[in-house]
Amino acid sequence: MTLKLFPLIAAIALSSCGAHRQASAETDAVQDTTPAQSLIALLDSVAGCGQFYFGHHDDTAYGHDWHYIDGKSDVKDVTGEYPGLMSWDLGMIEVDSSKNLDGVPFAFMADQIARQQARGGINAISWHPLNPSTGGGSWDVSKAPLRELTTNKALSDTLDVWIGRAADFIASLKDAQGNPIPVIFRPWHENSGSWFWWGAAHATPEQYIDLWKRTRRIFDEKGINNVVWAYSPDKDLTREQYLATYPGDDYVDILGTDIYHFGGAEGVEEYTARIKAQLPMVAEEARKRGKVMAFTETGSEGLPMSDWYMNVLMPAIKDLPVAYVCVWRNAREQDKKGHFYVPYPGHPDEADFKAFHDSGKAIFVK
Ligand code: BMA
Repeated sequence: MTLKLFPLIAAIALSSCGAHRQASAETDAVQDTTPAQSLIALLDSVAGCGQFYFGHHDDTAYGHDWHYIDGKSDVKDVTGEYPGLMSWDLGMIEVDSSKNLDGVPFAFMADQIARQQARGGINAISWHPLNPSTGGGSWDVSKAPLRELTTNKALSDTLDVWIGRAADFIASLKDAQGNPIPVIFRPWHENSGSWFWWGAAHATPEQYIDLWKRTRRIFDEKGINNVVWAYSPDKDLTREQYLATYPGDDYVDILGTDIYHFGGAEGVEEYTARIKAQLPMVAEEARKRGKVMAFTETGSEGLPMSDWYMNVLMPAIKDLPVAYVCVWRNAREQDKKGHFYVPYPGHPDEADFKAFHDSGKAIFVK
């Protein structure tokens, strides 16, 4: 759905820069507004006010040196607030596992999503499903299931069941009053690269777009109305390349991009250039189509710089209409060494991240 179709909602949402939850509550009161439409209006209003939600993956599940401590968050420990957006991943839900690929129990995730919604934040969900042709992980590209879907009925049926399980989890997300919680769903991400089985070298653009249509059909047949759909290819794309696998305006609400910073101080120029080369183009496409734009994944692994947030990320995005910027997870040091994207207490980037929080541009929640 585009905001063009809902001028009343957009007008209400835009009327209150700096009071986004209020705007959201008001939009919910508008008759016939689905949870997804309310979230789209909220995202649009934030970008229109020159702000963005700051997002962090698995924020309250674990951090640099802890896991599963009620209410704990590395972001909160440094800034005093939770990230405005929390990101979660459904990998392994497709095989009915009780925990995702990083060990996060789905029951815990559902509860955290409700708590984040209750504190005025929002949630985004990605999905790293297994390869249905091999049973290996998302990164197992030894077989290309998307090339076989039209000729292999068993494979096609398996994929439908898997998508159905993801849909059922998302449909089950409810607040304390039993209302569906709107979430951003960002399936089949980074498809312009070839590291996932749904990536560029493993499917034609048509086969990739068909995967989106299949996904939407399964969600729509279940009557799910709490999903805001995000498309998020990777870096170094021309407009033509970005649009070659775009599923279409009827299937997508958020035009996203994933770009990471590699190489610390020496990599700043390359990272900044990549953002400049792609995000303004995506912003233009989003505006033309009446869509929201977001920086769906980014970060500098291990934060080798002590001023990454204010001197690298902020200048690169501050003039772009991004509704949210999401950095990846703070893995526990003992699980995956040096794999973190926000500073924890005592890290040299702490003061800089606090300044980012205090800037008034990035949205955090209490
Ligand atoms: C990757 C890494 C992996 C993780 C995956 C899904 O970028 O963080 O360790 O399993 O995302 O969360």
